[in-house]
Amino acid sequence: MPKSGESMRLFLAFELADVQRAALDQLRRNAPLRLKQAARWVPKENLHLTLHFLGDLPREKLSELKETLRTVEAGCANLALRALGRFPRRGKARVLWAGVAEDEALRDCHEQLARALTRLDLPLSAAPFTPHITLARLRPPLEYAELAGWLAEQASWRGPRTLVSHFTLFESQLGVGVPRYIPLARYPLAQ
Ligand code: 3AM
Repeated sequence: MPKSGESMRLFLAFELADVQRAALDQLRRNAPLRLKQAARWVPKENLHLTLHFLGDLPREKLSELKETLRTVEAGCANLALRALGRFPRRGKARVLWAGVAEDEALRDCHEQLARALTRLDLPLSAAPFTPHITLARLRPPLEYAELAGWLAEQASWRGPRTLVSHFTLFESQLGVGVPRYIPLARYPLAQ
């Protein structure tokens, strides 16, 4: 039985199809050796597209959050993987990601969720939404010159496209090593 006062680290995301995880895994296997070694690659099963990071939420608020998420009305979104990029956009790279083709339904879903979270007084990221799938984290950060060549080579890379029919509330459990992402609830998107 969870103790009152405990909090949960939560985020909302689109899950990927197996075919997309496999394509991203293949990209990783084809990465230059230097990058393979320098990066902490996200394991295949943890790959996802974050819609909103909610941070720590008191466990008592979980049912209210779930109830509010059930009221979100958004439509199925296209998820088409394309090209690679890095964060931050200037200076040394900390995050390597796969891009996602622009999609109105994806942006609408993000926006509807932002409204729902605001109704619950949950703080939202002030940064503009850049849909992406984090592939690897670079600690220490890597000189851009070390990955510029590979990113340029992959500019025309296109991964599988799927129609996403639900969004997922995840708990992120941090510990030693790779975080555990546990799906707590899934919410259908309208066809
Ligand atoms: O999918 P990405 O990698 O963009 O980086 C974390 C990941 O996003 C992000 O939440 C997603 C699931 O863990 N995240 C973790 N801590 C964060 C924080 N303090 C954060 N986003 C914003 N602020």
